[in-house]
Amino acid sequence: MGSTLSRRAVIAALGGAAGVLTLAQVASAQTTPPAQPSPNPADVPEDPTKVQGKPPSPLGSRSPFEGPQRLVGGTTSSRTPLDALDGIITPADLHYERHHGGVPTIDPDRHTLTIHGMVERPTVFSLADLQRFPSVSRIMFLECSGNTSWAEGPETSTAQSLHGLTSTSDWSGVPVKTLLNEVGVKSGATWALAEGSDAAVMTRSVPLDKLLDDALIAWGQNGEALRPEQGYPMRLLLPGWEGNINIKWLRRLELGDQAFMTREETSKYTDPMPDGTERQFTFVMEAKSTITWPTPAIGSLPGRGPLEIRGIAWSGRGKITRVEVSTDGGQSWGEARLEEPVLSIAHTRFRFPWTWTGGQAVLQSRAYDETGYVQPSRAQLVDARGIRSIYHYNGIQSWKIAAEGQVTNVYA
Ligand SMILES: Nc1nc2c(c(=O)[nH]1)N[C@H]1C(S)=C(S)[C@@H](COP(=O)(O)O)O[C@H]1N2
Ligand SMILES: [Mo]
Repeated sequence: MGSTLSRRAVIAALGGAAGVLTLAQVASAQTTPPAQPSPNPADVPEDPTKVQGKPPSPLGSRSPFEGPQRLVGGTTSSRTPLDALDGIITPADLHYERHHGGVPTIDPDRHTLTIHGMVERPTVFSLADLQRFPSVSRIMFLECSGNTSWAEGPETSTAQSLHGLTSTSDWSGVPVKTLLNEVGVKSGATWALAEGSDAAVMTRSVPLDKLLDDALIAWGQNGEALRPEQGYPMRLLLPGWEGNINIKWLRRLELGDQAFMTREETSKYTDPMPDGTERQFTFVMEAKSTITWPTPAIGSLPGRGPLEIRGIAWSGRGKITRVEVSTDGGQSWGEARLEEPVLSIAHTRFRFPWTWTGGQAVLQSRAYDETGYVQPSRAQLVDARGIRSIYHYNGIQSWKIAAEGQVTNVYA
């Protein structure tokens, strides 16, 4: 209700919903309305040049006119407000959350990481020990394998409610291969068990090849310590692989010579195939994209005239090479502009200028990655995988624009 009112206020200020907008007006109208604006009118001067502003503060805060929020779904997850964000970095306090036993409170001075099993020198590392090794930072997306339901969502679904279990951060930490060098991997080792120290004691089997390739143990997120929700004080990061295997609050890596067959890779996170078998270990998240403006989050377009369609694309296999946008439900496609930096295994921002002349439209985006993979249509995906599937949905998303400008989620 609040956002509907403020949107109307924006439209009224621009001189009516049916009016044709100038580019400058479009830019201001595209600022997503605050989720819960709470400025005290007494604090908002008529003319800000006539009163002394606020002094500096030890910790910043958002404008009282802005209120982006995660969408909390039950007790186990919350979703990033993709519709309200621009660029590629997710503010740390808006990173999606998924936890199976709640967010633990961990004293970093008492937390340790034990590496044992098929290694020459079993070792217990403190956080301070890890931070003595040469470290790296990498901007990378994470996506829950359960992001985007295979079942159809309501017309009011947004990029946040459908696709908000993905976020991008700048992660800092130590390459796992550095630590494995330190402890000495015994010949014959092929897998490791990664274990978290939350109430779920989540465990997953990770192929040794991945750990020796680009895996990280991260302690930093967007320049500061990890958020508790993201695994404070340390988590495993496996670039491009399904969210679930990126074990948070990591306390143990045990090397072995076969997969450990934990609950999260047998009863959960497997993919039914049309021939009746189940596929295990679907690690890589395939290329996907979504338009993040306009979406049903804004209700209706601000008016006829020029505007910019914006979105994000990402692939667990590497760089996004191309995004196409359709405004006619996939009959014709135009090339979107990819905003630099275009990083491997990170959200990539795309922009596509469009003039809405009134009338119906169906907006879609289609991502390509550097392996030549093309994001499938919903029909192609359902055909190949079967509608019984739960995880790893990456079909093309459709937002419908009604003749009067209302934006809804449709399955075109
Ligand atoms: N220890 C532990 N690690 C975990 C989980 C968990 O519940 N416990 N959830 C997993 C799942 S299902 C996902 S999608 C990602 C979510 O990471 P995020 O909350 O930082 O976004 O963490 C994974 N790692
Ligand atoms: Mo997940």
